[in-house]
Amino acid sequence: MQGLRIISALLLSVFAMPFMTADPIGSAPQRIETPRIMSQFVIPAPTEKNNRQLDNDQQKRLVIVDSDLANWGDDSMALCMLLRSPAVRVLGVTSTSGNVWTEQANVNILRFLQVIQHPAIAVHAGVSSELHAERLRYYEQVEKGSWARGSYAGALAHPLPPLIENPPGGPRNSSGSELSAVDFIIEQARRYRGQVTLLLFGPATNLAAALRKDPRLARNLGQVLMSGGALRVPGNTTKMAEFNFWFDPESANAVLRAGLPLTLLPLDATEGKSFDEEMTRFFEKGQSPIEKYLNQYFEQRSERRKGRPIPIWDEALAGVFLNPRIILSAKRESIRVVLDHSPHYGASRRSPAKRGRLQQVIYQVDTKALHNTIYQLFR
Ligand SMILES: [Ca+2]
Repeated sequence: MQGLRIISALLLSVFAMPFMTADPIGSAPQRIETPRIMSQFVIPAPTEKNNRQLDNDQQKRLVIVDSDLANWGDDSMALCMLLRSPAVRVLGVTSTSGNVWTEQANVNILRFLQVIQHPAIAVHAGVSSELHAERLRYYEQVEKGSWARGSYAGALAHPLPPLIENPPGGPRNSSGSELSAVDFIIEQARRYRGQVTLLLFGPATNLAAALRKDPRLARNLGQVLMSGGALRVPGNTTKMAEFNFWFDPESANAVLRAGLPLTLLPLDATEGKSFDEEMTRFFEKGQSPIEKYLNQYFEQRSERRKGRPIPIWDEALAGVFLNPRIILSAKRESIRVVLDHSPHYGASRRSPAKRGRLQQVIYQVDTKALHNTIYQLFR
């Protein structure tokens, strides 16, 4: 009885929270390369057909989004862009630990999809936050003490949530399916062999676990687009490491070494990039639930940023997928993540290329073209 009461109280408190908040700080100096228009790129360029309303679902590009969605975070806007595109079918959203613990991210995603009135999108719970227990210990015992005040640690700044095996009110997945994020990714990649794009908006925990479980997954996935790493610019969590890689360095490294058709969008591409004034006011007159959400999104973020520009992160990854023409500079490189327990833990490094382990690394995106891609979606 006592146990049930505790579980009910916990669930109530979780649902009573609108979303957990997070606003990573990125303050590294901007470095700009000479722009070079990409003529060849692994992501298929959109065709005229893609820009029209596609009635036939079979013609749409299939995506799964893996997200650590927090309140008014970049993940939510990036998801809005994908859901708005007539050329894209979102097969499902999977939750992962990062800005918040998976369990919270899952609740946030379900709630967000209700708010923007896309409740039919399947949501699948990611690998339990318990898996990060050792990572959390290292942060608390070693890293935290050496940190500057105000450094952003996302979910690692909070204790692990209590285990809820069978939450009252049924499964946590909106589809009513008990399928975990890992099994969902494996199953969909197998069903639509070579056609599914997985977009990683957070740490790579779920994909790494899925690759361990199904060795054929690397061949079944069409492509993976990943937000993470900092190569020529400093990190945004430690001086060395970018947040998504720092949070789960082992998973990021496993994904980079798996021989996947992978495109990486490191901090280099988004450093110093922000939405302009026109964009922050663009949704003011919007009538649809998604536009109303985005209007509030810019209001909330502007308020929280206290006049500082609103940075672009995961929106750029969604933009790259929707319109690869926004890429100004990219290179094929072999990237690894530092796994030694040192001040460099989670940092990304270029390593000598090995066959089959090269990634497409995006170094610069065209902010104006990204803005235009968004305007087109909501025209
Ligand atoms: Ca994210």
